[in-house]
Amino acid sequence: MTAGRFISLEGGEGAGKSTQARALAAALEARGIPIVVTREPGGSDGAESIRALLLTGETNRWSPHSEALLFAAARADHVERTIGPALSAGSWVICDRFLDSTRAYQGAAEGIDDAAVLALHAFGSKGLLPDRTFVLDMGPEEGARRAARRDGGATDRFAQRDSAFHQAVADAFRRIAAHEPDRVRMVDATRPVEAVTAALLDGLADLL
Ligand code: T5A
Repeated sequence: MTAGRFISLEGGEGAGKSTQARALAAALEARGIPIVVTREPGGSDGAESIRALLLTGETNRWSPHSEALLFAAARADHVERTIGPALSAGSWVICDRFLDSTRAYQGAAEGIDDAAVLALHAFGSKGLLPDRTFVLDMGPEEGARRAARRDGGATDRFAQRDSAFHQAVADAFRRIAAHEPDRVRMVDATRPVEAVTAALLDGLADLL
């Protein structure tokens, strides 16, 4: 059995990652490709337990260093128990957030050195990188509006951060895409759902 492909969707709050994970999965399944859709933080029993620690409670519940370690631990379990086995079985994996979220949130926005984030990833997850990463790009304000409409105003620890934090996250995703153009593609996420899905499929043409 041939190994599958690993795709991650990144971007700020409310950019449409979960919507596109489902839509892209449906489009690829229609082509006969076996798909596993998963998410971070979470995606395995252990990582889902860590997710609850990370997303609930006071905004400053964890220090940036503790938070980076918790995300790396959750990711290690997720890679070991869910992503790795699915890829080995020949499935394509679509992951709603992955390593680049830690680089953007804990790294750029919270001040953890990128080299330290990558070192944790090398130790915890053997440095696994997606074959393709899409950054769903839109202004943080529009993303926040979409998420607020969806959630009726309820927010998690990260959504409660100020606009400078979310702008730093958005800028970090753009920088990562500029430095790693073979792996990471920017996609304009302000368009209708179907247009964004079509752009993702275009961006996978060389892998199909
Ligand atoms: N985090 C995560 C870190 O700090 N470090 C890390 O390493 C990782 C992995 C996770 C939080 O953890 C942080 C980042 C996050 O703050 P989460 O609850 O999983 O939090 O939520 P997010 O990943 O932020 O994603 P959201 O659930 O907020 O939004 P999505 O998935 O991007 O957006 P989605 O698809 O739910 O869409 C939002 C709304 O917009 C509509 C949808 O129907 C929905 O109502 N929509 C559109 N409307 C118009 N046009 C379109 N094209 C639309 N697409 C979607």
